[in-house]
Amino acid sequence: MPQRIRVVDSHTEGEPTRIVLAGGPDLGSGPLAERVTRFRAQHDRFRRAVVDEPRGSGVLVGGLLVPPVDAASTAGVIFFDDAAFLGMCGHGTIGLLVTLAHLGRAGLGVHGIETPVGTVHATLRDRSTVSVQNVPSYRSRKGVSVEVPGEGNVTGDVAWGGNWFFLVPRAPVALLPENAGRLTAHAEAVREALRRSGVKGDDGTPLDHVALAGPPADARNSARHFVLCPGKAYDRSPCGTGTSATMAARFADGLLREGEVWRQEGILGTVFEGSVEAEGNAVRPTITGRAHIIAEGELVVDEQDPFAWGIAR
Ligand code: PYC
Repeated sequence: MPQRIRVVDSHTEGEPTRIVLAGGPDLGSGPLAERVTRFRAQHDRFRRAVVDEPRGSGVLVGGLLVPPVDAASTAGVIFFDDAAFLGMCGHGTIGLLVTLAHLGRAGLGVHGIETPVGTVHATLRDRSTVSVQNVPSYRSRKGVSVEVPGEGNVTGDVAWGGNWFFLVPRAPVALLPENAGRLTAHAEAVREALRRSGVKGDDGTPLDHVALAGPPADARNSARHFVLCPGKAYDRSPCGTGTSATMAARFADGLLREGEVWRQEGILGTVFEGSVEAEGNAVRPTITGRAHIIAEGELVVDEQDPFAWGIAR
């Protein structure tokens, strides 16, 4: 019998999330940091079946719903895309809570959501609006330069916002959807230069997200950025973990105060509204955005299908 995987799809400010409700692998119990290791080692083809073509695409982020460790938490979730497992995902957490509300599994108010990098607190404000209080975020290194072939020196900051980011303050072209190809090529070249130069996150993992910043298109907002995700796709939303890393870096520079509103535009012009609270040497960011349900159904994995587990690229 073909395997059936029950999913709900949503998009958060333009970026899609596919939440797996049933039909996923049993990852056992214990901390989510251990369960994601098991997922990666033993069930990677399941990740590919959910987000790779022909069922998905590079832009899709999947989230496997798992039982939380703490009975007080609403859910546990492991996010992934076509290239990697994510520590946290801001747009995905907003999509997850709107999905749970859609299914009648979450009401208005605060929900603990466990992820491999810690528990975040997501507040459902109405059926589509969610605020996520993220994991502590911080800038690890300021003004790191790498030589990008054909483009010269590119300087940016290394920062953690639930994923590792390289934050580049200036993009080579205007941050507009029609320049997505050029922005993607530049961000990929920067990421490759970081890899070659051995610039990594504090835990030794590669900097798999690159954010290119610039002025907002709408003067009511604070800034715009283009975020390259671990594969070749860019985030259509303003990127929750990228906004967290950006706010942490600005706080470290004295350019953002506790409680001050930061309105982060993404490449489509949609906005996450954020702020930070100081927490030791880090900040605790909160971001708010909206998600909408776009599909619900079942994925069918038939072993007779040559692409049952996705098209490997
Ligand atoms: O919103 O944090 C985020 C995110 C990470 C990758 C795609 N979206």
